Amino acid sequence: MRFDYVTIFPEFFAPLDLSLPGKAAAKGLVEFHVHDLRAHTHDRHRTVDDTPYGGGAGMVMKPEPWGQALDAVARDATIVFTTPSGEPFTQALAHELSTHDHLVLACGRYEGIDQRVVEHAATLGTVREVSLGDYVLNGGEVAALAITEAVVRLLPGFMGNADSLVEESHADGLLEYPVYTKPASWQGREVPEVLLSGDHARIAAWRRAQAERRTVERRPDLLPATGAVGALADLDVR
Ligand code: 6GU
Repeated sequence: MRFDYVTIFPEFFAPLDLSLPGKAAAKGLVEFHVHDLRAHTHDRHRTVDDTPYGGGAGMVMKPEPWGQALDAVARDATIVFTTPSGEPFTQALAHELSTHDHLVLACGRYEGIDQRVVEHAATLGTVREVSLGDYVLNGGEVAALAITEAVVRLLPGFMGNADSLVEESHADGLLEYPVYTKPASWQGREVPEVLLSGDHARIAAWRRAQAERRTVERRPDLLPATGAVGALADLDVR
C-alpha cells in the first residue's frame, strides 16, 4: 500500500519513520511519500492562499498549486481531504481505506481548499472528505497521521496477534472493558476478584457488563436503540 501526503508542512510527517507506521514501512508493507505543496507554486512568495470570494474571515487555499500537485501524485488513487467539514472518520472507514492500494492525503490549512480542487480530484480518482471529530484543528496534518496509523495497523501481516485486533475498542460496537495486570494488589488497590477466579464464563460476563456500563455512561450514541445490552441487568456492576 502506498500513501502520499500533500502539505505545506512536510516536517509534520517525520513521525512516519517511527513506531507503528515505521515498522510497517521497514517490513515493506507500506510506502510513504511526502510532497510540499509549495513545490507547485510559481511566484516569488510561493503563495498557496488568498482571500475568500464572498468575503469573510481567514484565507482559502488556491486551486492552482493543488491541481498541479494532485495531477502529479493522485491518478487512480483514493484521495482523502482532511477537513472538519468531512464525514466522520470511523473504524469502518479505516477498514475500507485499508483495502485500497493508493491513498493520497490532501492536508488543508487556513479556512479550507477551494472546492473546485475537490471536484477536479474526483476526475483523477475517488474522493473522500474526512473529519476526525467535532473539534477544529489548525490543519489536516495531524488528522492525516491519525488516519494513517488507524489504517496501517489493519494491514494483513502487520499485527503480530490477530486477536488483539478483534478484541479491541469498537470492534463489537462497545467501548473496551477495563484491564489489569500484576501485581494483584497495588497501593491498597485490588484487581477485581473475578479476574483472579479462573472462571472464564464469569470473566467474560463481567467484561461484557463493564463494556456495556462504560458505553452507557460515556458513549450512549453507540448503543443500539433496543436490546443487545443485557449483561448489566444480570450483574451488579454499578
Ligand atoms: Cl480532518 N482537519 C481539521 N483541520 N480539523 C479537524 C479535522 C480535520 N478533524 C477534526 N478537526
